Amino acid sequence: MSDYDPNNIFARILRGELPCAKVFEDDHVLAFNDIHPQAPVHVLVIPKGAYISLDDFGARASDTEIAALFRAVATIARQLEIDVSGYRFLANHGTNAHQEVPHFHVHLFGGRKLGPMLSRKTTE
Ligand code: DGP
Repeated sequence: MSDYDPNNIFARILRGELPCAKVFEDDHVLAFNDIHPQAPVHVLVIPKGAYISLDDFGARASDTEIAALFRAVATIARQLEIDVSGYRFLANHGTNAHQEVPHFHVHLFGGRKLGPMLSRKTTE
């Protein structure tokens, strides 16, 4: 696995070098609105630790960090009142999933009917 890039966009947001529209923060997690929202609710939930992707997070993060991320997602969904209407929780890992930012993040989508889980498009 390649090394974590400390100058990726989300690392810079975590250091306060770039702004974000914060929706949640605790000791282990920061969540903020996606800059290109694809639904009325589109929040990015990221660990504060330096993890490249879900693969890296799953391998190296502590149980506390992993639990904190899952709890944060559920808390944010309730906070944004999409827990009853429903939401989607998605993480892109690597090239085939089109991961753009090499700091592990999950997308939280809601606020409208989200349609089928995957696009029918299989190539770019
Ligand atoms: P992914 O393809 O899973 O790596 O998604 C990266 C997401 O990050 C994408 O939906 C756009 C979002 N994004 C990229 N740069 C910024 C930024 O500077 N600020 C915020 N809030 N979101 C960003």
